[in-house]
Amino acid sequence: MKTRAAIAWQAGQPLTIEEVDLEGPKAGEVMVKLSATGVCHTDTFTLSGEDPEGVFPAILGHEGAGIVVEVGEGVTSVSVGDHVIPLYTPECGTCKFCLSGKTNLCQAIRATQGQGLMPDGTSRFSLNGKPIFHFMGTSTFSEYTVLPEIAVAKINKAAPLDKVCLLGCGITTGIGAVLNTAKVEPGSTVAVFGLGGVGLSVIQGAVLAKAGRIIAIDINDDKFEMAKLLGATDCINPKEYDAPIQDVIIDLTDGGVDYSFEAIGNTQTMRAALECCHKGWGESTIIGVAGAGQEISTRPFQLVTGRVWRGSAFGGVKGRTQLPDYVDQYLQGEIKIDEFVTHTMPLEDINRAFDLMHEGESIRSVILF
Ligand code: NAD
Ligand code: AHE
Ligand code: ZN
Ligand code: ZN
Repeated sequence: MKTRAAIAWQAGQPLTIEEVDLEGPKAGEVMVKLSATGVCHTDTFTLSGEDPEGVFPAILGHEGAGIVVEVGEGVTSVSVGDHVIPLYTPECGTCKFCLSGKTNLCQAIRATQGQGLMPDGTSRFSLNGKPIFHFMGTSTFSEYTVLPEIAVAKINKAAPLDKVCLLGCGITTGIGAVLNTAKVEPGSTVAVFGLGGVGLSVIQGAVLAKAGRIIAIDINDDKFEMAKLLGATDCINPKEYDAPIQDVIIDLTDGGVDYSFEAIGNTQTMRAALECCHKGWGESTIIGVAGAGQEISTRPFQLVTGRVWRGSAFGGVKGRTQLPDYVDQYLQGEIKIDEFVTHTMPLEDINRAFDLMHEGESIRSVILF
């Protein structure tokens, strides 16, 4: 069949909208009609050419929500008509990682997913007979997409798909990093670097964890209003200080924060986030994705003296078992999503969503199909 999709032909070039060919789901796969998709910083990152796994031409997008329209042979866990959120971190339930009880990083299909292919090593998308690569196993910048059954979470049909699509990445990632990865305790002092969709959701997570103080850091003052609305107690723009931002935070907090989160993807702020942690116990979680070849550094003494460096992917959330609860928490008013949707637009305008993110104008643009 044909589907309308935004194609990333090569790094640094705008996407173009094309009618592409889409093969139906093979065994263990499902076809989903997307209702909406968010645009995450990671989509812009991969388009920039900085992602070592970035392959072109590809259909980007990994923050979607839609409805199952066809299932392949042997699919039992979802049916036509089910509402689902595509999962770039799938959950097979049987691999060593899924069974470990220690991680959400299911590896059942990770190798082919990283190559832009379905688990059988081929692509379902093509144009004029030439394959177009999948992205993160989801390719939500397409009206229809095909996914492995283990890469969809079945959710409550009452949930508006044009909002809960943001649980497909940014919002879940921020909240989950606080609750699952760092496990912030009530009364803790928290610092969050970067106030995009992810960092603002770290604030939501910190509020849910009953943190005592939440310090929000960004170089764009326009982000502070929303940060405060969500529960930040202090907002800091590093540009307003001569001293390194870690020293500023240490002074403000009697020796440093209990937990910090980096939601930018900049190795300098990753260092600052670690070094603003309190001696003896402070823990820093890296969420931001840094470009190919970049490395983090700090004095080992920072770790010797008790600070801990961690990382978090998709907030440590196991998508098939835990994401439906996130959707229900949104429906019950416990998780905020609506406030994050600053712009909506049709697929034809998707390049504008990329521009708005680069310009710091949007939190999330949602593409409506
Ligand atoms: P975004 O672009 O919306 O937000 C980034 C924010 O960082 C912006 O507000 C920007 O002003 C701020 N910023 C930039 N440079 C800064 C600096 N030097 N100091 C302080 N603030 C600075 O991005 P997003 O969608 O919120 O994603 C944030 C990061 O998280 C990206 O690197 C993205 O790739 C990554 N990410 C990771 C995961 C994961 O599972 N680990 C999931 C989603 C996104
Ligand atoms: N492909 C890149 C890394 C990209 C990356 O870290 N992706 C995050 C999700 S970002 C969502 O917006 C992730 O989940 N990583 C775990 C994984 O297995 O990819 C690279 O550096 O190669
Ligand atoms: Zn993302
Ligand atoms: Zn698994």
